[in-house]
Amino acid sequence: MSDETFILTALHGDGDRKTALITLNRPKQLNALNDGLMDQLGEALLRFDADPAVGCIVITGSEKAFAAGADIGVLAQHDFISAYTSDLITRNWEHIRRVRKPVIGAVAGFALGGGCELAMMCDVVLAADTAKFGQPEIKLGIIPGAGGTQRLPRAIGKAKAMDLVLSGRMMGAEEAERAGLVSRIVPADKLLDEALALGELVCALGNASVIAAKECVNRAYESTLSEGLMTERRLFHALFGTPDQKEGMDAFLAKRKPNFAR
Ligand code: DAK
Repeated sequence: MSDETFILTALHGDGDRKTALITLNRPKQLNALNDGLMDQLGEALLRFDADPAVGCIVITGSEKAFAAGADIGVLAQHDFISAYTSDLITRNWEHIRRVRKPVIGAVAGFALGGGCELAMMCDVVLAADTAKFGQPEIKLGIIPGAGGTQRLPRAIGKAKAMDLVLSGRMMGAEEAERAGLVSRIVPADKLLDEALALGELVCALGNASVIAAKECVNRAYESTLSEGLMTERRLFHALFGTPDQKEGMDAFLAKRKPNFAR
């Protein structure tokens, strides 16, 4: 692992459980995603996921770039044999898929190539009005390699995904919101506050129901409707075995705020 620090981390919030903030930190390179950064990001994600004091994770970049993609200087050094045999940059791109707590992407500026793919791996994407999304790999003589050709059509439909992947053009925050790539747009200077406020909301909820909700929504992407409905039903019933279900419903009926256990 590199000695350089490519990410910054901090905990936010007043409650028992905190929101972990991970800031991608190679601003001069527009947060181009190299191995060191992806190693550190993966390590932080898994560490926060395992930490009971953390309820939610926010990933953000700089004002100018969430991330402008994988580091082209590194990609340029490879040929087919070295890319294939070294499993070029695949090994540390999948950590985020193992995270069970919600991950919020707070995107300002460029989210291109691997940066757009990283945003799509987040559970919720908040976009600053400055955000620009795109898969420009075609302009480098390659194609997206971290899920862009798969997650983009699922998120925004085949027609628009083809348009973006084949042209390499960028789309702004409004188009991204209309297309369903981001959940909402916020003013750039409010992006972090909004992401942390959402994190705080999630942290105050029951941990088991939050994890179950994320698992169920993700099943919708990876299974048939019948299988997804079955997963939902199983987890729905299982949650009736948690103290949080008792607390949530008792609190509603008593007209008080719930106090969920960790
Ligand atoms: N890699 C390396 N350096 C980059 C970079 C990148 N992706 N993007 C920007 N930079 C560097 C620039 O070289 C420049 O460095 P200096 O010249 O100052 O040393 C600095 O950041 C500032 O960039 P610009 O001077 O270009 O700034 P502009 O505002 O003029 O332009 C831009 C911003 C974002 C439009 C432009 O920088 C740009 O087009 N960047 C490249 C965007 C791109 O093509 N991204 C896709 C890369 S390919 C996989 C996982 C991931 C991937 C594939 C497989 N597996 C798990 C298998 C991902 C692949 C990619 O992302």
